[in-house]
Amino acid sequence: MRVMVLGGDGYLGWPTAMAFRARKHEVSVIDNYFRRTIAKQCDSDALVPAPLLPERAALFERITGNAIEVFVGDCCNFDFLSRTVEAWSPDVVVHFAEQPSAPFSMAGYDEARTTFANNLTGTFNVIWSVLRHVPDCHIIKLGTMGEYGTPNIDIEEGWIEVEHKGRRDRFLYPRRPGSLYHATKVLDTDLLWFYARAYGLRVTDLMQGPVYGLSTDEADLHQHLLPNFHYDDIFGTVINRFLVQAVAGMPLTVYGKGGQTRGYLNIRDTLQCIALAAASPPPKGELRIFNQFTETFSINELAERVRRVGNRLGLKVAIQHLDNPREELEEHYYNPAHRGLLELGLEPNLLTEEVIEGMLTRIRFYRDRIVRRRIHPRVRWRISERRDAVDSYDGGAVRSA
Ligand code: USQ
Repeated sequence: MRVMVLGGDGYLGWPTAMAFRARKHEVSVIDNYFRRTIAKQCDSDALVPAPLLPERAALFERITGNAIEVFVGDCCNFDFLSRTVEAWSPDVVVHFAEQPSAPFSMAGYDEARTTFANNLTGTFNVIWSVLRHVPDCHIIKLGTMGEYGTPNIDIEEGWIEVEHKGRRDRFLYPRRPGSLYHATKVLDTDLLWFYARAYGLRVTDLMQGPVYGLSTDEADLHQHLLPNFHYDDIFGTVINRFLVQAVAGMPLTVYGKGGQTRGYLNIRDTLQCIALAAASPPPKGELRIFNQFTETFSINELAERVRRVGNRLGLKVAIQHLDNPREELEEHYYNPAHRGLLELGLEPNLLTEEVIEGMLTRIRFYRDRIVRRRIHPRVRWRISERRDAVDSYDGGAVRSA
């Protein structure tokens, strides 16, 4: 296959590109370093320094003999994206090229507008580049489990049969995003569904939960091939943050009561899921949706696991409940289906004590690079606080950094 990875510089994009190339597919990556730029504006930096794409691709080629083609440019620029898709003619486009942080999207007007414009325009341009030049191409889009929110009923895999006044039909499962970032993913899904129906687009939308980890077969070849692993309040996901906090000797930052439950997966399983989706594309005109996670945990369970393993390694890990900066349910029902990827052959890498120990050991190696001021949450979007402080609720916290 010819696989084009959009957002190929990101935490998941770069490992995905290497994994496809290692399996002898032709691979190109597109990125304009947008996430690096906004991360710098927010005083965020990856735990392990990651060279820019041309350097990483050259290193990967030196070690494995496999070349990855690099295009530096913006997916929001339709001329650039359309020309690149036309020239490279992919069979599969994996679309990661979005602003990925919920807190960033809630920091203020500028961050919200940037998230909205970048995510929606990017997806729109991907759709039109594919329609114009490679209409049979399979678009694999990274959605999020956060599109569904935490409803008080079972979450189905993308779709739900509704019976209303004696008649039945199939609809997208109702969505209830908890941040503007998550809302842009809902809108992406609707756009893709419209273009699948109206223009015969072939799409897989992966509703992914929070990802953890920094080890993949290819990333382990050299430290400069590791993913952009963030641990700060804006770009770090919760398990990665807890691991770094444990190593730094800081209490684990449980937001609120800690009963928030999500579906998690190892970065190795992200790569598996995307490979499985690519290997069996849906027919033209179909929007196929998979819920992409392997196991569910509450925040309290995660903190407890990290504490147990950390203490066994002599780290003295404490847990601290902070006022929750987010508007979200802290105790709720959560029972999402996730059959589709298992049926395609996913073999989960679960969050065992050995896996946690492996990650802590790896992170300890970079202990001196941990910047403690990057840990505490800066963006607050509780409704009660917004009512009290509407004027101050405009991005100052992240932009002043
Ligand atoms: N949380 C804490 N303490 C922390 C950080 C987070 O208790 O220090 C809690 C949050 O309140 C939330 C949960 O952990 O309830 C998950 O937060 P997160 O920051 O790991 O994940 P989130 O902001 O939801 O976003 C991440 C990725 C996003 C992806 C999403 C999947 O950044 O790209 O789409 O996970 S999901 O959460 O299923 O929507």
